Amino acid sequence: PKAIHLADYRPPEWLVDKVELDFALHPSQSRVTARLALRRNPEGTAGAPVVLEGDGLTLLRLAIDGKPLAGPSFEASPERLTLAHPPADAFVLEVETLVDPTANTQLMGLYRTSGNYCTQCEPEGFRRITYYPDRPDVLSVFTTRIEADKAEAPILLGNGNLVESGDIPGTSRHFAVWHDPWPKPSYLFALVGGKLAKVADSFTTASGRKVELGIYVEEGKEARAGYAMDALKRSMRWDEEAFGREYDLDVFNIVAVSDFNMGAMENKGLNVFNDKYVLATPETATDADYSGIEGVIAHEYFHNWTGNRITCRDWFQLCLKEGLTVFRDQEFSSDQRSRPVKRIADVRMLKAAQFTEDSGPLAHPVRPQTYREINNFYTATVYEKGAEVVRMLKTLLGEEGFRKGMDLYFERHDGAAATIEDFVAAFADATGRDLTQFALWYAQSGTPLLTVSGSYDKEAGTFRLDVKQSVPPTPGQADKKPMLIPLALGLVGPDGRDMPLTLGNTPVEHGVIEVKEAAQSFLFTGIETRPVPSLNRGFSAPVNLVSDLTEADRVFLAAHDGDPFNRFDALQRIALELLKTGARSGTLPAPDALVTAAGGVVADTTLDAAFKAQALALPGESEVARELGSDVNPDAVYAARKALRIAVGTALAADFARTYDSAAAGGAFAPDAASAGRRALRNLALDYLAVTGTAEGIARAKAQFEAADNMTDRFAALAVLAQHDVPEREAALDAFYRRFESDALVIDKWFILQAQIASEGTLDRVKGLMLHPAFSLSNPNRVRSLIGAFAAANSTQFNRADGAGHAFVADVVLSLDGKNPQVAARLLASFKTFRQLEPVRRASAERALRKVAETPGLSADVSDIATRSLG
Ligand code: DPP
Ligand code: ZN
Repeated sequence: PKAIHLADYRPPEWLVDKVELDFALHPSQSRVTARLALRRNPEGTAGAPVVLEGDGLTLLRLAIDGKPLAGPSFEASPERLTLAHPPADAFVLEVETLVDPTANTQLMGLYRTSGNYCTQCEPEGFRRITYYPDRPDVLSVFTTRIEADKAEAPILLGNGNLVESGDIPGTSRHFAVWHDPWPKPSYLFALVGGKLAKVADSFTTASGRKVELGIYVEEGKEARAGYAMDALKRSMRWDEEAFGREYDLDVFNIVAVSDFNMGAMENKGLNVFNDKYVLATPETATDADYSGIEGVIAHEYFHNWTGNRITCRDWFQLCLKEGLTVFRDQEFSSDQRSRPVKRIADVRMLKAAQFTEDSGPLAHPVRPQTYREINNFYTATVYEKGAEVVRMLKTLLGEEGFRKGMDLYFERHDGAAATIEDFVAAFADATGRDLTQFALWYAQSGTPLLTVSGSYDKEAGTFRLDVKQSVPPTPGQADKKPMLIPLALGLVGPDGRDMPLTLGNTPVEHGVIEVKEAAQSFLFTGIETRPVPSLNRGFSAPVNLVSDLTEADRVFLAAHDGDPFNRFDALQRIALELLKTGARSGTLPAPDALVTAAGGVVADTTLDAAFKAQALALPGESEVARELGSDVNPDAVYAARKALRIAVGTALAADFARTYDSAAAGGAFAPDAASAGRRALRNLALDYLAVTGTAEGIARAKAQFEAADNMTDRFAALAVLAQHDVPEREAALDAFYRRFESDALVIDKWFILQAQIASEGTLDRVKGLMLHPAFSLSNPNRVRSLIGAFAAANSTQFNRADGAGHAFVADVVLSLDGKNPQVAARLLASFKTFRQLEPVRRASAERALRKVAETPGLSADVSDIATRSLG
């Protein structure tokens, strides 16, 4: 496919004032009649033809203003419908198409899942349903009539409010009509038809509007939707309080489906969810699952304003809705849980996913300039870095300025399709600040590198911070300009307290300095003793930071920094340096400093358990690899990390045993943050206690596995056992399978754990599991759990020195591509770090990528990832 460029954007030639859709649902021959009230766009090109997008469509009938159309007045292919000479500047086009939902394995457009009908239209799925100007800047008012067999699909759902429903006399069929008064682009269209059970509740908005809430699940799973419903109501309240945004329809429905490419989809008034982000009980879901549900429910709900009421002008602006909405869901979860712990978890994820992406061949700006397949841009950069950019905006403008800017953005663009320029202008205009340099965050890819050194002048009572910044070259961007970087910092005195921050005579507001130049110095005055600088507090900017802090400085900060994020970060940094040296040299340096710092954290009674669990968990293998940057041997990274875990676990064994025994679970399971934190710390202690694989450690894990009354503890114990080649491992895996056999979401966890085992037998195990009756290449959750986890979270086995791991994943990508290109492309993107590998593994990864790239008939999705990865 051809590359599409942001610079080529043109307004649509035709607008759609109104859409009436009529679906006659049938398993293989669903008929769709669309009546589009088309009107020539006054801003378009005079005399432009009507060109509507399609994808694999069969045209049955065409009429203009009620008159059937034939012959040369139009041209139709599965991919396009063209009216070269439209009859007038406004007319009604009626199009009837035939689609086969059962044959739709791509899960884009209208498809079936567990026998039910559902749709996914973002970004370009609507064109697989009917011919349409399928672009986000064409907004229209949709009315949807759905007709289906009453026994097959007793429930019929659409966008907006239900206006009519009933039986069709003399047949076994019935219908429902839904009307959505809010103009929207086609990607927000949805329908669902099937046998589903409803969990009902209601919510009254701040202004007194009563909203009927429904969560639809497979029959028998109603009891599992309670937490999602609770999270929904909390989200609705929070958006009123934090952003002044109320819900705007009489109903809000969520449908949980088991075959879904993404996490969930924010269709207007009818969110469709991967059931993984809806269903939870203490017996089947971990604390991580609960917080995932809370976050995704909130995320999709928040899209109602940031995405739906204000949408994107084109897909280059995807971060306009995604980055902003991730920021909003992160803020929501921070308010519901512990803010510092949420920040730490988000930054861990940002570094693992986005920093990694930004440092490899798939790096792209938060707002890309060009794409060949938009499906491949639902990335950590657009989502997570996009959220960081909004967070920095808030840091720069302050709480009040940020809110003013958001309010102005809503006021100006409600009901319209906007751009990043519009978004930034709202903040600039609301606060009077020039944000020109700041906007580079949307345009320049790559993670900025900040190099900071400090010098103390006792006589003058000053502390000078010299800051250099650079942005590494990335694909298509060789030279970068300096960025505006909000750097939160503190100067910590020997007593552990922050010194006053004064630049010259001016106090530093909110502890944030602004780095703008390639090299810049900041002179702090009134400093009576040498401070330890605590830099980039709260991870105020998504940058790599190199400083001249010593290991001793870090041990000090780990114990005393007033910023919880930097206490965490100090420990991580000590560990990272050890791991890097260990992986390079084959010998781990003495970890005394880390043991001291970690011991201090374990013993600190002022810290909460969730924080301790984060602080004591070592950086992941992928972070070590990224920090090493080149010539990486994943076996050496794994060995170094294992050695460090053993060193810490052994040195602090008594502390961990005390932590484990004293935090024994009491009372019924509750998914709240404090209880989850206690479980996280106890399970981390278990992991350290068992890390050497002693009989005692294994016995402890086995006992917990057997006695657990909730999935968090059972799964954590199983994860510990899975790391050790002991008979208890296979026994526990078997018992786990038998217990949860009928529950696909739990069996996904069983796949994930086995795919992550860091030993030579894993590749054969994974190949064997592909033949297991619980596995299916057609279900995205299964593929991600088994093959995705192997490729993305088992660095030693995916990157086996003999190349078998790379070859295997490439073959799975090829066999999946014909079925579901989107999921196949996502899997192939696991190769994105291959250039940092040592030569032998790098060559085998490259061979595997080339094999994929050279296979004829690839989807646009896979071909795009293969080409860019090799590029
Ligand atoms: N728009 C969805 C989401 O991120 C993804 N398709 O919420
Ligand atoms: Zn989203």
